[in-house]
Amino acid sequence: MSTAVPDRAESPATVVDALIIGAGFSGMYQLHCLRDRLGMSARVLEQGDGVGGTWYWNRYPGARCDSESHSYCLTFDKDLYESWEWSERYPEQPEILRYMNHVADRFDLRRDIRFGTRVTAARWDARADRWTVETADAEGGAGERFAATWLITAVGCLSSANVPKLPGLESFAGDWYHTGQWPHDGVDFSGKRVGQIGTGSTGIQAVPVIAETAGHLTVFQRTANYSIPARNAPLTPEFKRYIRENRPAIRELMQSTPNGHAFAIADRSAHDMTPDEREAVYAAAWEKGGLQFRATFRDLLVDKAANDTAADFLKRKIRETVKDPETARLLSDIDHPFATKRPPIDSHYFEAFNRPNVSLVDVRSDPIERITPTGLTLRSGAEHALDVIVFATGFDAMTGPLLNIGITGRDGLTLKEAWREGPKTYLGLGVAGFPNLFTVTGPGSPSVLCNMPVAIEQHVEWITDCIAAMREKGVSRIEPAAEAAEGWVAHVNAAADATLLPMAGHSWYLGANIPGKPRVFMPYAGGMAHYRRICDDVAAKGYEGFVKSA
Ligand code: NA7
Repeated sequence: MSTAVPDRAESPATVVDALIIGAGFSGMYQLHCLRDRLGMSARVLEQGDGVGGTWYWNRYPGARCDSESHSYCLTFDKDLYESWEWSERYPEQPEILRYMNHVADRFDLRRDIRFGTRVTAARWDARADRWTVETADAEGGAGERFAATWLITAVGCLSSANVPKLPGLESFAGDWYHTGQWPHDGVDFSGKRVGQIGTGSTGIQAVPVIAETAGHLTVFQRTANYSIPARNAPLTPEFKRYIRENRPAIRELMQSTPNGHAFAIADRSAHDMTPDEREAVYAAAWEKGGLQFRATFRDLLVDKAANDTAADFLKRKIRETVKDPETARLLSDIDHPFATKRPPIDSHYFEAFNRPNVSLVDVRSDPIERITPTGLTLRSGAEHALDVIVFATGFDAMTGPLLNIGITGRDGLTLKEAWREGPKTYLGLGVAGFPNLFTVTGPGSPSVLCNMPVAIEQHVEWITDCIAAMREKGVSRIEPAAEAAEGWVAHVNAAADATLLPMAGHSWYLGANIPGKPRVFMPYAGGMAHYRRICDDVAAKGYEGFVKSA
C-alpha cells in the first residue's frame, strides 16, 4: 500500500518502497519480483503510453529481434515460458509488443505502472534515507512526486535516440524521423524520395522494407558493415515441437553460454582446419543464417587472423550479391574486424542495392555537410533532393538513458559528475555515492553483449535477493564501495582488452558515436555465465564490495 504524506517540499509525495523507471522487460519483471514476491509497494514510471520499452518505441519498417524467438522471452515463470508460442524465427516488433503486453496482463502489472510519466530528477535524501523523484506528465507539466527507499533504473541500453546535430535540420521542408521514435501509425513512403542515414543493425533492417514502397531510397553510408542473412521464416511445426519438448534444456543452455543465446560456441579454432574445410563451415553457417555464424569457431573474437577468415568470407558474399561493382566495393570496404561492432542480421539487405530505386552514397569520403529545405548537401557540394529523411543513427548507448534522468546521489554528487570520465559501476548494478540505486543492464554489465532477457532475469533476481537480504538484516542503505567499483571498471577493461572488440574504434560500445562522450568500453565482455558466477559469489559473501549501514 502506498500513502500520500506531506513531504518537505510543497506538494505531497507518493511514498512507496521502490520506484522502478521503465516498463520494458526489466521494469516489468522487477515490479513483479518486488511487489508479488517480496510484498513491497512499488511503482513503475514509464514515459510511453504502454509497456514494451525498446519495443514500444522502435516501430520502424523491418524492426525485428536478432535473438531467435524461442530464446527471446522471460523464463522465470514455467507457465509463461511454456504457454507462449512465437510465429517466426525472428519475431517482428508487433509480435514482441504483443508478448510484452501478455506479460503485463498475466501478472496484473499495469495497475502499478504510471504511463506518460517522465522522470525529470531523482535525488537522494540522506536525512530520510530515501530517494525523492520528480516527474513530468505527457504534456511536459510537473507531474506526481514520489519518495522511495529503493530506486531501480530499468531504462534499457538503447533508448536515448541520437539525432546527429546537422546544421539546417530545422529548415527541412519534408518529414524526418529517428527510427527509435517512430510514429505509431507508420509512415507512407510511396513515391517519395527517401534518404536514410545510417547502416547499423537498424538501418540494415529498414532498407529492404522502405525500398519496397519508396519512389527512390538513397542510403547514406559512413561505415560499411558486415551482415549475415537472418533466414527468417515462420517456425515449422517440427521446430515448434522441438521447443515444446526441450524448454528446460534450452533454458539451461541459454544460462550457460557466454552470450545468453540458445546455441553453443564451437570448441574449435579457425586455424584447426584447412581453408576448404573452413569454407564449408562458413558456407553452412551462412545458409543457416543468424548470429550463430559468430559461434562457428571459438577464436573469432580473440584472434585477428582467425577473425580475418570470417571477415574475408563475409566480404566476398557481399561482392557476390551486389551487382554494381562500385556499390559492392563500398558495401564490402569494411574497416573493423567481424563482430567487433554489433553484427547485424538481415532480410535481403545487400540484395536491395540491386533494385533500380535504391542507391548508395559514401559519406565517409564526402560527409554530410548540412540539411537544406529540399534535402541535404555533402561537403563536396553534391546535393540530394529528398522528401523524407530517416535517421537510423543509433543511440547514446548505455549511459545516455541514465544521465538523462538527472540523478543526484549522496552529498550532492550528480551522476553526470561521477561519470565525467566515463561510467563507473560495480557489477554494472550499482554506483558508489548513490545509495539504494540499482541499474539493470547498466554499463559494466554484459547487457548488449548478451541475449537481453537472459541478462535481465539475472539482474532482476540478483537485485531482488539483495533487497530482500537488506530488509531482513535491517540495512537501510547499501552502496558499492569506491574501491570495489574501481576494481570492477579495471576488470571490465581487461575483459574487453582480451578480445578484439576495442578494435572497432568508432563503435557505440565505446561511446565513440556521440561527439564528446568519453571513450570507455561499456559492456562487460567476460561472458554472461562468468558474470553470473561473480554476482552469485558477491551475494554469497554477504554482498561483498558493498557498504551497508543500518
Ligand atoms: P548504430 O549501430 O549505432 O548505427 C548507427 C548508424 O548511423 C551507423 O551506421 C553510423 O555510422 C550512422 N551515423 C550516425 N551518425 C551519422 C552521421 N552524422 N552521418 C552519417 N552516418 C551516421 O545504431 P542502430 O540503431 O543501427 O543499432 C543499435 C542497436 O539497436 C543494435 O545493435 C541492435 O541491438 C538494436 P558509423 O558506424 O558511426 O560510422
